[in-house]
Amino acid sequence: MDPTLYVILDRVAARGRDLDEILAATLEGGCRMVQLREKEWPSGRLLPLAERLGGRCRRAGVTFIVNDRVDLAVAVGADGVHLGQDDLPPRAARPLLRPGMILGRSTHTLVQATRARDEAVDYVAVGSMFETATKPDFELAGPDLLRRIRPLTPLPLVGIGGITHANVGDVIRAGADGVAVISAVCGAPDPAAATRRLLAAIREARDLTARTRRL
Ligand code: 3NM
Repeated sequence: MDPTLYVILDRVAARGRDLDEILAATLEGGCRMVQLREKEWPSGRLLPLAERLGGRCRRAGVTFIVNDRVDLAVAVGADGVHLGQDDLPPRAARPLLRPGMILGRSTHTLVQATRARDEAVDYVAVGSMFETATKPDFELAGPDLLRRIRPLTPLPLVGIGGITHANVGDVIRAGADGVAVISAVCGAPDPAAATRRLLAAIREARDLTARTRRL
């Protein structure tokens, strides 16, 4: 699992553009971890899309995660499942997963992040980093929450919410191992170029952080 740039494919955020094409473009741009997030379609309708996107990720050696739908994640042989605070709690979901499957959890407070750590999840998403139109009920946590969680766990921390190439450096410098984005890639006119630009900004922030630590 390499969460450096974790691209979430969301049909609504893609506004009619083909998720297969967005996936192909973001893989070409260098993304190594992908999530399928679908809040409206029933499972039977989603299954063929999940199979197709998951198959493409598998062939590319890229980690494929399904949002919320534990049954679908298992059915399509996904690498893991991502659970929000209103989804199944990890203790209920873990026994349903195949051994070795990745379980990620969304958190918005210090208490939720500490709980996720104690529930033995594989990565913790922390958000929202910034204001976002993609999730109207977002809870603004800011990079400061990430900074406070960082010393509490060695688990991979992924910043999410309103992240663009312009502000991704703030999230990395706060201690994130990576960032998850929806609109910065799904809504970009050129998702491959957007992916490359985000990755370049992440690398730059990481280099700066490493240099500062050495001083
Ligand atoms: N979860 P964008 S914010 C799906 O705070 C999601 O947990 C969030 O989309 C959280 O990159 C968010 O377009 C929306 O802002 C992310």
